[in-house]
Amino acid sequence: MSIGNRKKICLINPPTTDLADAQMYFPMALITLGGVIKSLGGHSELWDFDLYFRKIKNSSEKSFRKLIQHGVDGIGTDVFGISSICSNFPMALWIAKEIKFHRPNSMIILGGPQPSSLPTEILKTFDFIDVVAIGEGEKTLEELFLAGFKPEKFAQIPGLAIRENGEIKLTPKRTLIKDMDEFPFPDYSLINFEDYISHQSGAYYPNVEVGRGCPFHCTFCSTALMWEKDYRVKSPQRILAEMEHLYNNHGFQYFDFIHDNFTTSRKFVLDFCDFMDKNNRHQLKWKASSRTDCIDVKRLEIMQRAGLFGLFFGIETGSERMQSVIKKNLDFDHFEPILRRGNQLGMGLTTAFILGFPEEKFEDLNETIIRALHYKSVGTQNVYFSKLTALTGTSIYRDNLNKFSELSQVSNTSPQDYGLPYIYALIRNHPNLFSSFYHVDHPEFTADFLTRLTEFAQLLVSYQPDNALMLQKSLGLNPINLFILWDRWASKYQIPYYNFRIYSPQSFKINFIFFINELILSQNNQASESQRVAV
Ligand code: B12
Ligand code: SF4
Repeated sequence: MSIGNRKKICLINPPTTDLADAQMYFPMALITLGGVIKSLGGHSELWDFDLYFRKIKNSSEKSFRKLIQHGVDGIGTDVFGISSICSNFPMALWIAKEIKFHRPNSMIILGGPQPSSLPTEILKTFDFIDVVAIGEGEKTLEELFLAGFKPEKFAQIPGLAIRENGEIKLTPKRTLIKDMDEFPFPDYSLINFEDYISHQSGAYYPNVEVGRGCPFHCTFCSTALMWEKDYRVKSPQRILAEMEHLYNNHGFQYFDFIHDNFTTSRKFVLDFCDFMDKNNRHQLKWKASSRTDCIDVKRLEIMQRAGLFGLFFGIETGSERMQSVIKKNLDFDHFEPILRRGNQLGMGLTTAFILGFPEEKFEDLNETIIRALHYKSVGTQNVYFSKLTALTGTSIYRDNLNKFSELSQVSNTSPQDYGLPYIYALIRNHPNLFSSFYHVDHPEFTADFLTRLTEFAQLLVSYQPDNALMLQKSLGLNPINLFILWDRWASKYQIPYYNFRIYSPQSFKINFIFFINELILSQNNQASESQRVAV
């Protein structure tokens, strides 16, 4: 293979979020890798299809093809690095195939969490992918760059899946860098923040990656595959320097930290807060993710004084039994005062839940929605629900291997198909590679039931928590019973509440009031009927 310009790489983010999503994210992985290339004296160009697809109104296959052909013709390199997570994986492959079609001599490197979990399968199945970069990418890309992206040198570079003499081989494992301060600064010159802000509804908080790795082992989570349960953080000095860079050059004051579990180390958090108290002269604010048992009220208050304005907690299930089944093992009593204090301090707290674990019973689903309603009722800003996804490489995935058959209908995990027949065929022909697009088999609940329940729970908890609690108290309706009655009512009036793309919260608020009125009326009629019978 002859590679033209070996000093330049085209970095590609496939479309990742749903076009209806309010939030925009710039591709942190690619900005980070661009920083590496820059530090070596090379050049990168970034194609962010998540952004392009919002810009071009025409989403036909022809227009995508034209976009790629035009890009490939003008790029001035044959090296393409594509980053992929589960939701954009089919589109990542489609883009790769198109590039290869227009430029058969190109070198296509695929990296990110999804390819890292399936390196051999990818090379076996897709001949237009040349190399898979597995796991942490900075050092791997550095060595690929220094090797001039010459395939004959790849066998010596750790962290790759390659083809050699017609065979697929894994090079030695890439070890994680111990000190994350060694990484060059992300190359923000690759993006134009205005582009992201203009497609965002509401405030825009740019990401700052502050560290990697979480030592816990929840059955549905894929973080361990990438970061090997090795909790690492950048130094407080480095984190503040990255924030200040964005403040000085782009005027941002609020930041969204990327770390799976920022508060894992008590010592680090206290050191970081102490450093911020003394050095954060521009009063920059930040939000982060935490496990509920890696924080306490005192630490929360300290973090708030150091600039914390929001915290994300993955609760996953409101059932104690299920907490242990999914190996999350959170203690709800420990969390209660933390949540209440955070809400009292006016912080934007988020709690997130998952519905559809195979071991879940009606009772567990009820307990989850009841807990979510409770969290909302004590003032929690956001309460989110997702339907379970089997992420490749997780234990839930392994348990369900070869059992993926029914496509998940409406799931925020798999929004991108753009009507391309190739994408549909890919997902249908390789269920184990595209597991996040499938329903996780459940002995009692169908995909349709769980999809509808998830959408209903989201709407109910976000927009009608008081009425839900009132109905529970006055009519003794638990959330699942309420859902069953609502679903029947919504079917009668053909209300598509389970499709978030066409059904608005405003419609739900109105419909739910009509529903309650009819419900109470029918209960009263039933009551007077039984009185008549009794008389
Ligand atoms: C920010 C984020 C998002 C953002 C933006 C997504 C994006 N563009 O990355 C949003 C909010 C949109 C998002 C959404 C989702 N996310 Co998310 N998200 C993250 C998060 C927290 C940070 C991503 C990040 O920037 N990391 C920092 C960068 C530097 O790391 P990285 O991306 O892994 O890149 C490194 C390597 O992978 C490698 N690399 C990456 N690309 C390439 C390319 C080349 C050429 C090379 C050489 C190397 C390389 O080098 C990089 C540097 O070391 C991660 C968790 C995490 N800590 O990483 C989850 C994560 C990516 N998300 C995940 C999931 C499941 C989702 C959702 C499906 C959740 C859901 N149920 O809705 C949705 C899907 C999207 C949608 N439909 O909206 C999973 C993905 C698992 C998988 N197998 O793909 C992760 C890993 C979380 C987890 N542990 O389970 N997410
Ligand atoms: S605590 Fe969070 S980040 Fe850590 S393994 Fe569990 S779900 Fe993943």
